[in-house]
Amino acid sequence: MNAKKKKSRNLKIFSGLFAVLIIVLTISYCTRETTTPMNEKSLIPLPVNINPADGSFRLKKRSVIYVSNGSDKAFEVGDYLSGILHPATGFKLPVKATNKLSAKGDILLLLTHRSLNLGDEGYELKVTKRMITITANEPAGLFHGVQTLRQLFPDAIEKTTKQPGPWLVPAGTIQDQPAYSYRGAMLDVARHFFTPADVKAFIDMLAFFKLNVLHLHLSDDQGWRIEIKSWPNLTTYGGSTEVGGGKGGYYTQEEYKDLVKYAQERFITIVPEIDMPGHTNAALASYGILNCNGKARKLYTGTDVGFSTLCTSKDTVYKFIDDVVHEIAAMSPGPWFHIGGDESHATPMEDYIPFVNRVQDIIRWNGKKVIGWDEIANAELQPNTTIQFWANAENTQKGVKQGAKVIMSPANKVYLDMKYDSTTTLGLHWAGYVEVDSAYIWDPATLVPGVSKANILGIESPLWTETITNMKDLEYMVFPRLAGHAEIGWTPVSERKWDDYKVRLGNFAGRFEAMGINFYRSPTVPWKE
Ligand code: TNX
Repeated sequence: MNAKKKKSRNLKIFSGLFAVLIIVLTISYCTRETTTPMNEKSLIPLPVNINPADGSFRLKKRSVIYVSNGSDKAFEVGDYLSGILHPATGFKLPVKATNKLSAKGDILLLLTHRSLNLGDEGYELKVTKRMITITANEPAGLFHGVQTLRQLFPDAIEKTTKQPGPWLVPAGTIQDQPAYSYRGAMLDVARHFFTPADVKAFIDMLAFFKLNVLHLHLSDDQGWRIEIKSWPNLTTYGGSTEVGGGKGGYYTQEEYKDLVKYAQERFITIVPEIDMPGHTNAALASYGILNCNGKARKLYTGTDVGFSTLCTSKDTVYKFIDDVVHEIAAMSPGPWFHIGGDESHATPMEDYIPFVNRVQDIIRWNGKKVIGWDEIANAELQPNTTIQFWANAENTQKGVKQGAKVIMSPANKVYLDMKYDSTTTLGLHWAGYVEVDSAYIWDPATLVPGVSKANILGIESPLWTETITNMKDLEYMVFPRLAGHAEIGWTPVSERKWDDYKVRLGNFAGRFEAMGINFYRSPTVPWKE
């Protein structure tokens, strides 16, 4: 080869290499691993402490979820996380028990057994380029940390089919724990029945926002929804219809136990409610003996309230209540049983008070603590009885004076069946219109004079279903208001600002869409498309 040829060959090789270099640089520039910094991510509920760092973690096909010092429950959280991340990433993400504390490209869930100052539900989430670590005292804390991690991934993580990625999480550290220990939602399955699959979907939505209670309103005038083996007509007849005359439905005990388990796996306690002595037409229609005149009433499919009452002077009625409570309590690992007690306009006060007193004994004998709507504060409350404020401040103050704790459910702030504004076609408006801003801008600890944070167990958002018949309508009334309530229950009041929240919520549009949630696009929120 002569010198000239050699030179031109070298030039060719050089320019070839140069071209390759340019291509590599362009590709790596285009797929640059950048993501929104941790403190600019839209997280709901807002964590107590966020410290961003440079760079990001990238979840890979080969990543593993390690559970360290784990109980079975911690391992289940690992499985849950793997299940959440799998559909959109397509990654297998196996879950393994380990004792090592560092693993490149992996996620580590670590139980510290009470060495963190973060209570039973708090967690620390640390993201570096190398790995992600969630540390907590209890499995519940790991679970809440997992929900935060989920929100740090791109919105597409919520999709149920494989998406392109990349799956980046911004680096930094979050320390977090809830302001209130009781953070709930209520679903009225009596006015319209919702199937076990519907209830599970609802439970998943609650878990996403770190709620830990699902209160099920299991009986009302229009239907009885839980199988009671010793009183079978309650469901076969009393569960056979609903508002508007539809076919109703009920949960068998097996289905109910399965719901309890499903909720438990998501660190959600189900609070069963059997409303009494009013709101009982379905029971009164199923068994004549529960009526003072001994005659069964007709089934009811309208939406009036306050016309029915158990016969409070009959011993059979208390036997009935004991049987019902006994069977439900046996399926309920949670500490509470909700006895309703609201709007008993057909029960004279002189009958109502001894009734509530006696029913509290029945609940206690069955090993549960009583929750009742605020009216029960007119009776003599036993220690450990909790009242649920919904409308009457005076009742609530009476309850607090008796030493009761309070669950805050002010209808004009948290009733998810209230219309947003005059144009909302679903819902009711007896407590006023509840726009998304108004649902957010309030503080449980200053709403009722004489009821302060020390008296309050937490907050709960009820969805009454007189006008709600399906999941799409349910979602429309629940979202986005419930997200704001979740933040009120979790984030310290000093950190909650509507102007900041509404921007984070606006940024949630894409995530709600990825989740397939039919939410209300409130004009009070700057939705980001
Ligand atoms: C009041 S809130 C009720 C329910 C209705 C609801 C409709 C409460 C304890 N009782 O029976 O479904 O209003 O918003």
